[in-house]
Amino acid sequence: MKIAILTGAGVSAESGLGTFRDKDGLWTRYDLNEVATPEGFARNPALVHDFYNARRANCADATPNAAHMALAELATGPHEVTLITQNVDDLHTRAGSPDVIHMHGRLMRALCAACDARWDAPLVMSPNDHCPSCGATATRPDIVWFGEVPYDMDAISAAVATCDLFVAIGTSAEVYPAAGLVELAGRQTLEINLAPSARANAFDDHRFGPASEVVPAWVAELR
Ligand code: BV8
Repeated sequence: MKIAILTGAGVSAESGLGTFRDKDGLWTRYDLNEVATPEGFARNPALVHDFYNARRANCADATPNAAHMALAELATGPHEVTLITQNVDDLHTRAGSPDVIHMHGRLMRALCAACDARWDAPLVMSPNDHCPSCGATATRPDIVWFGEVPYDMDAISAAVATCDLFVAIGTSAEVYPAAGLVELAGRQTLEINLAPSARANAFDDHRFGPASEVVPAWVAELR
């Protein structure tokens, strides 16, 4: 069976990384316009680097949870799995998932706004860093901010449109185009979340509960 999976912050919540829109979520403590838009970065690059430096440190200290491990195990079985994540943490990769599609970019990668070079980000980035390729002081986190085009949309759309089962895990379905992917799914759709998302009605089936419990149980049924 071809399975396309979209994960959001809820899959990393039990690894201690927090979410965006839950109680005490990131977007309740930071103005996303200040720290997650190109305009915010242009206005105050030091603030944006500080925001991502703190998240990069949290991510380095975090460990994959049972949901990440179960999704990695699913990829080693008989099913053809495409794992798409909105998350910028590296927990799916550290859990062993191959070929993770990071549609919103990656916290552990850096990008040069001048020459488009990408490299492994140092733990702490600053506006004074020089690009290792062109030398410009134009380095930024390799993250897709609001108003920017998500990565790999053609591959993502093709995988979702041709899969037998589309599963969204741990996402509030508030951010597009990720939240609109369920409309592309050709066959069965399943939402696994702590609570019904904004697009819950668009899914055929639902399983509610903590990802670290519900995802391993769901994967076990597919063996
Ligand atoms: C685009 C990187 C065009 C940053 C992120 C006006 C101007 C410009 C654009 C727009 C506009 N109005 C609307 C838009 C579109 C905009 C958008 O959707 N805005 C929203 C706010 C309305 N989108 C964009 O700008 C995108 N680009 O549109 O370009 C385009 C379009 C199509 C094709 C080509 C071009 C770019 C969006 C990407 C922005 N960057 N991330 C960073 O991470 O620092 S998005 C940000 O939200 C995070 O990355 C996060 O991953 C993502 C989605 O949030 P969730 O993952 O769902 O997290 P959330 O906290 O919301 O929900 C957590 C869920 O988990 C909850 O449901 C909770 O119940 C559940 N949960 C909690 N604990 C658990 C759990 N579930 C299970 N177990 C648990 N233990």
